[in-house]
Amino acid sequence: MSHNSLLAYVCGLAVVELLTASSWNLSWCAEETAAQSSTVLAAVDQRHSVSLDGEWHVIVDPYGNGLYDSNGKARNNGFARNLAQSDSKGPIEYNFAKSGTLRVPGDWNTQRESLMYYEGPLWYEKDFEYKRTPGKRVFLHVGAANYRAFLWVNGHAICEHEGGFTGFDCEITAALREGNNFAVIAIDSTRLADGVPTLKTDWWNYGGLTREVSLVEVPERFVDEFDLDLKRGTANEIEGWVHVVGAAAGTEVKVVLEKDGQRTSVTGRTDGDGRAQIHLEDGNLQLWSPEHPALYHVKLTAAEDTLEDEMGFRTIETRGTEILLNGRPIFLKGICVHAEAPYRTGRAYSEEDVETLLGWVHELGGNFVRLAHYPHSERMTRLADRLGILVWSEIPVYWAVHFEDPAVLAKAESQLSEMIRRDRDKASVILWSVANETPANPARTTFLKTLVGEVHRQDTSRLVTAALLVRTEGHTKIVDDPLGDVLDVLGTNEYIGWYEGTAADAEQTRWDIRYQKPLIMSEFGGGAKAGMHGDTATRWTEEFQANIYEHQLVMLNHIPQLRGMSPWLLMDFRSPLRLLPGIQDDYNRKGLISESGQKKKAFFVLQKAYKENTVGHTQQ
Ligand code: GCB
Repeated sequence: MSHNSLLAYVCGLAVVELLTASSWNLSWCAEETAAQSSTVLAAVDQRHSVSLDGEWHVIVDPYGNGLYDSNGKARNNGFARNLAQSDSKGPIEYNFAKSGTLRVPGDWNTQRESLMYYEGPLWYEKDFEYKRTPGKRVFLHVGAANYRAFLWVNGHAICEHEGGFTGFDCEITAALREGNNFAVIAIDSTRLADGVPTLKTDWWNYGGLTREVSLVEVPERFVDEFDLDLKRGTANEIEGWVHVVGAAAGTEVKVVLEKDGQRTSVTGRTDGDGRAQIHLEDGNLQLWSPEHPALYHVKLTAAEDTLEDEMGFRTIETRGTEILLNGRPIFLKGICVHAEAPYRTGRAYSEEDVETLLGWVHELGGNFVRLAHYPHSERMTRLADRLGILVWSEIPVYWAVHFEDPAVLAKAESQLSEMIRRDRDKASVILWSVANETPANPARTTFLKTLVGEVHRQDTSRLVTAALLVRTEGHTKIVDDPLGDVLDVLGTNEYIGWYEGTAADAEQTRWDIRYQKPLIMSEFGGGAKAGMHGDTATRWTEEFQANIYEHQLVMLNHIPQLRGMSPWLLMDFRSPLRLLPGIQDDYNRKGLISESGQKKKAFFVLQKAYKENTVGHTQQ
């Protein structure tokens, strides 16, 4: 093999330029991607867009041959070029047009049997037509891509993104052509020790373009972010800001609120950073609450841009051990939910998926969901807004991520900011959670305190929480995690009756909570295979699980500062940690409902408690 052809081979494909290379130099392979940073466009789902959902050509690339150079860096001269043999004198060893397709949105694991366990690079390609509109900027919007994504349009590197559960937007205006275009997205779902999450999670690592992909058009100057909230202590004052990209200082920003034919409006002016402060009073404001999920049509106009949204207005705060919604104490009757698709399995993404999941929450009598353990699709929080279901939203700082590594902190911070940017217009979201079940060591505490500080800096209108581990001494559960110091609301997970002791032990358990703050029992529960019956002492039966709930409810009513609960969890979900044949078969069975929609006995135990209000209290 000559140097040149060896070089071509090492580079993974032969391109014309390589054939003229005269010296052996691996840097020829490099042509690293010029990664630009992505952004998150507020209310992007409300903007004019062209969907790129549907079938995409895909290439499974297990060794990352078309993606990485010899240093493991993403490169531009691989499959991203989408070459045909006629474009090159050397061999082209891939062909999108002749490759099979997968549906977007959708994880790849549940679409092709051979990809069920696949974790690695996979290429997506789609041709699309585009007709330029003068004065418009265009972004490629990706609802979620698990875990790392590399994007090109017409062979031009657009951006890279890390984090499998937050949406992002990358500008492609300069890369677009009139007429035929193609987008190539490489996704690598390889789990990383220094990723967020890290290597081990109790959920399936569904890879791919798991949520919607679209082209979004905005004017030259446009609203990329805004924050409008009901001011605490008031029932009629909305305050916040609108940020306009490219706006000169003094640009007028108009905010119009409309509901049931009533309009209120106000104008502000941008400062040197493009941000206009907004203060609006509406004497007839209808507040958003679970009983009355009033949504306003909100219209923001700035320069050439108009952005419309549906928003509710409410306050959420704490007073001592109370959680106050619109100034009144509330008890959160909740349930944890994974983004697992009901009936068909795989990652949830569709309107039907979220309607089924939140429909079950309503049926349960709940007013609250903990969206575990990562931000769910925007459809979920939109529907929660419409249904009046309160939301805990979390980033996947799960178990032991590399807390000592500043690069991991940066990844967690970016997912946190992306989550906040996307959902700060949702009244349903009341709690941002920075972590789940993390070991209380100093490196962890410093890491998480930084995240809590970030939440407080970016969003002063909501509460910050985390699901903590608790210490056990005899029959006492002690909540003294140092992170409790900076949280607004404490979350605690415990599995009395499942991982520890018997169900009846719950009633003997005393809770010693060292912070005078509201507490949510953010997890408890046990496994049961739907349809398996026996006595309350036989593990995996519906009776065993229901019995855990019965005893837990007694214990919960003895915790004076309990202000909410979200047992683990609504529906069984796929997990590589759950291998017991005949019972688990790759599913965590702690759901109240099976993955095929069968309700277990425990569902009805909890439903009764929620509907008859026999659990939970406020100090009202
Ligand atoms: C937990 C985790 C959750 C697991 C659950 C379980 O504590 O937070 O992600 O799935 O326990 O089933 O063990």
